[in-house]
Amino acid sequence: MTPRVCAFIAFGANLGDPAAAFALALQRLGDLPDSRVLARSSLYRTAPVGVEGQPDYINAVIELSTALPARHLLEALLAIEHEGGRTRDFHMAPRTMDLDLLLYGDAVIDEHGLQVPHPRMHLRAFTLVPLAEIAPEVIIPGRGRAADLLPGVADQAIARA
Ligand code: PH2
Ligand code: MG
Ligand code: MG
Repeated sequence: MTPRVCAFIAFGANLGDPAAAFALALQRLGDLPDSRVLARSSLYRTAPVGVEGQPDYINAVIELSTALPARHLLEALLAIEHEGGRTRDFHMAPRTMDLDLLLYGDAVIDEHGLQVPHPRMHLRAFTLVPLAEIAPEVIIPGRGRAADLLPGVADQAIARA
């Protein structure tokens, strides 16, 4: 049996109705087998990173207690994105729902399609700020405590939605 871990999942959307997509994501994550939503951050409005000329994103982070193996959780995230209307038109295309696995307990995983901790999470205000809101003490393996990494992203535009 897989031990129960705390996973952190990033939510992002910049198309459609992000608040409704977030509500759907919370519902579906809580309905997963052997899983429970422990916390959710506020919603934040953020400027798109890595791409120009797109609507602002709404971002948030969810803490999930789960006994699902990381690969099963990843597959569940993709299924929830699909239900949320996610299409993959081109790299960095605007999306109705993006669910990224940020942390899976203290695991370090580097497999095809599954990298934990998320390799860019410590560089982005849109993941770090909501993460530090709900779990300032959480350790990002190899990077340190979430709250301690905030000064490094202080120049990125982010506001509560
Ligand atoms: N996601 C991306 C690319 N850029 N920018 C913001 N602000 N928020 C995101 O969630 C985001 C992004 C790729 O997944
Ligand atoms: Mg993403
Ligand atoms: Mg994604």
